[in-house]
Amino acid sequence: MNDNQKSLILNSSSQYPLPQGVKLSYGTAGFRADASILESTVFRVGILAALRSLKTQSLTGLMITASHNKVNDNGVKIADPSGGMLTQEWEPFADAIANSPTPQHLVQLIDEFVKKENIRFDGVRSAEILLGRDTRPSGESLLEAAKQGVYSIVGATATDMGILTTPQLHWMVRARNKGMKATELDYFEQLSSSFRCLVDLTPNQIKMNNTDDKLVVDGANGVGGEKLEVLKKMLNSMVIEVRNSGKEGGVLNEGVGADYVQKEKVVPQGFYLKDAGIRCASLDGDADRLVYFSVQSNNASNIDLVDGDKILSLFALFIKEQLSILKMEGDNHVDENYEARLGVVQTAYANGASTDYLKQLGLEVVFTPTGVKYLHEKAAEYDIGIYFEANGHGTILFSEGFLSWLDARNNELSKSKGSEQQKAALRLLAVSNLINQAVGDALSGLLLVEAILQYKGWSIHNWSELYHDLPSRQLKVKVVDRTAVVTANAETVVVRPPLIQEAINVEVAKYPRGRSFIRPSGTEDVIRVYAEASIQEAADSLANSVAKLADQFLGLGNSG
Ligand code: G16
Repeated sequence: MNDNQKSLILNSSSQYPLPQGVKLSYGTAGFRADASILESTVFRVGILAALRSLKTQSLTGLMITASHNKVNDNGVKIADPSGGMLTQEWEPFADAIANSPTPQHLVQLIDEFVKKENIRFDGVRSAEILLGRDTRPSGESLLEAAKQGVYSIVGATATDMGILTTPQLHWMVRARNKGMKATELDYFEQLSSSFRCLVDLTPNQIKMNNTDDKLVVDGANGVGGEKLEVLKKMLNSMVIEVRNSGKEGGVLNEGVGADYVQKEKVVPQGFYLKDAGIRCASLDGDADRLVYFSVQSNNASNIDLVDGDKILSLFALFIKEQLSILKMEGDNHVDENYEARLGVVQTAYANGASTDYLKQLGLEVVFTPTGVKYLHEKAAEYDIGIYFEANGHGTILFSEGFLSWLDARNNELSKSKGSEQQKAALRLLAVSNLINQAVGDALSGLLLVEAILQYKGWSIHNWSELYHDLPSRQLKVKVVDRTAVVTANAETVVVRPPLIQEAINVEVAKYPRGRSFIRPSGTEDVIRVYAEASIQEAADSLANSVAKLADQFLGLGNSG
């Protein structure tokens, strides 16, 4: 870096001093903390986004959100040029600059990194960053800090895309780097046109029989409800009612939203007994998670949850069906022997019954630690990789090779226009356009669920009956230092502190179909506990015993 660049960073960073005692780490989804301490972090991530853009000579994104966390929190993360999460190789540098104590030290760290990564400031392209934020009140001033961070790199430009869902920003970054149009309207047009295309390929008799067509969506009082209202106007075939859009005065993520519904397994605010049987969905605060549910007819607070595992199962079933229709008849098609590798990716939170179901379908199921960055990377190894976390975060990835094959196959099949095989090819192409391949996206996921339910003529009940979840329970435990927990084997085994895993094993062995694990949260200062067993009482009791162990081994000693 030349002296001019160094003094630019030095001067601007002195406007954003690191608050005393703050230590942050680029966790499961970027930096998250109470919004009041985040300005310096966001400023520095602005610099990081610009350096990443220079290094890759591509556009990058910066999103200000704390997703499912409480409204006073906020956070920041980077969208890499692919539209995915920041490359994991840069996370240690992100941690280092976020925690750098002085402007002088910060400049020194950046200078060393620039040399190590051979980042050129005289490349063909200057740094270019798209900025987005969710609806949190703290978002506006943090966005200003991000801009100042970006502008600390000579020649860098930042474009404020306004209030967006997190997946919209990731989609825009991916689209722009592929040379496509990438405004918010382009996003809505791509989703709505590919949805209409899929619905038009629904067999007519199924369309006519499908009367269960109202969908009620809980917007978590976040950004998703408002965006869904826009999208809704472009879909003439669907009846969608949005509640908890944030305009009714409710608080973001408080008693509402996908995280609350999935973890607590109760109805969100604004839903009542009179909604029993209706197909309902919940988004989280920045609309990157989606779960479905229906209110039980005998109890206004109980729900039948249709979580990320079941969304994954529905998608996998549909894609597998379309692939087998495509292969039905042997004719002289393009590379007849092309075997598309279809794989599904889950985490330890996946309900054991879902994994059994997917394996029965004959699918390859693999596991990674929690965090879309891990699942996404794994899913990208397949021609069609479907990943979902039980919490409703996931998507489908199509390889370039498979999509070119599918295009060629579709061209050939167009000679027999209207054949079942051609329809299957067109459906898969429409799915690849509808689903947000940059990152899990509640809005695009919701439209795909709706199109598949219409195609199959299924109610939410039919879908929920694909398999029966094993009863499960999730708890969180406040501990002294959550980083003291180190896990292995996709978070199923604790390797540190010693002896706790043996104690968990003893508890698990007491319950038929018992399974339990603990892991440090990447977004909150807690240890998470998951347990499942053959009956609910057993899952609850196992979760409680393991939470006590976590408290004894690591905690504040509250368990007595
Ligand atoms: C983020 C990640 C998700 C992950 C979740 C886990 O979700 O994007 O992939 O499942 O954190 O959180 P924790 O580590 O606290 O259990 P989100 O929706 O908050 O961005």
